[in-house]
Amino acid sequence: MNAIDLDLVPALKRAVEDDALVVHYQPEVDLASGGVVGMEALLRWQHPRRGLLWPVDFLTVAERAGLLPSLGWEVLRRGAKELASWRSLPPGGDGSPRQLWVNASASQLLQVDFADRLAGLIAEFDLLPGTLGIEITEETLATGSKHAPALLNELREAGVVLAIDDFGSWYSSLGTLGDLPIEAVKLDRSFVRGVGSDLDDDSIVSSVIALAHAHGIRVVAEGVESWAEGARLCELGCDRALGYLFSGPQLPEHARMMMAHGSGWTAPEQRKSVDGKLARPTLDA
Ligand code: G
Ligand code: MN
Repeated sequence: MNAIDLDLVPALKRAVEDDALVVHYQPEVDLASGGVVGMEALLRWQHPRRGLLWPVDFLTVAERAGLLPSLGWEVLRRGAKELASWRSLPPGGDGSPRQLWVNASASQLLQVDFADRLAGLIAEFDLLPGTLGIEITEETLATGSKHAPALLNELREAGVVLAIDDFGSWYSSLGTLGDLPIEAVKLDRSFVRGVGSDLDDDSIVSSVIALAHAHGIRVVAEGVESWAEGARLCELGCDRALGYLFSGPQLPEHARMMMAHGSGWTAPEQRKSVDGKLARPTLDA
């Protein structure tokens, strides 16, 4: 650990106690309707001197100091409370209740009472079934023990829905997709960058979508930044997406506003102009 890292450990411990950790919410957009169907919860740390820090700035330190489970728990508790408040919003997107997706680290998954605590949260905040989602990276799943499928089943039984995060960034076999009790895969943004321009990326995304759909699994694209990427993903049948094209992570009150008003996205097939050419969109969000 270098000097800065050591300096961060006590500060991080204090931050957990002093409410200096903040959760931002990034909209997940239904590509067919443009509705905001959910959010991904993302942790930030308001450091007294260094400003707003992103997980990449402090997660390694948190992990070494054994703080990851308590940080993860903070995000879950705050997120669950926020999710409960969304019930009063008008329905949007595809009409299903809004979901909140929270990233879980390997160390959290290893906690023996993780599933019980999730069930406790769902009961405490009276969360609607299927609305609290847990994202587990493909790497965590692939490098985890052979007990991973059993663990996923335990989490499902606790009442949460599951997604594989950063899908395609690791080397797990596509063939195992149908064996996992998951609701969605989140396509790694490295593939999203190549849709419509890189033949390999385009084919990979298209195959993942076909395979996922064959198993009733939804496909969510991460890190969509350009209209061309969004349009191509729509063409390929991708269900949902997140990214700066729609919105970066937002403060809770802004996130609620976006859920009420939609993302401003319109699917390309609804944009055909009179002469049959695609009209370039304006995002009005
Ligand atoms: O892998 P995961 O989905 O947990 O990553 C989320 C991270 O990606 C967040 O820190 C978020 O701020 C960042 N992010 C969100 N949208 C975009 C995007 O469109 N482009 C890039 N490069 N990063 C994004
Ligand atoms: Mn994620």
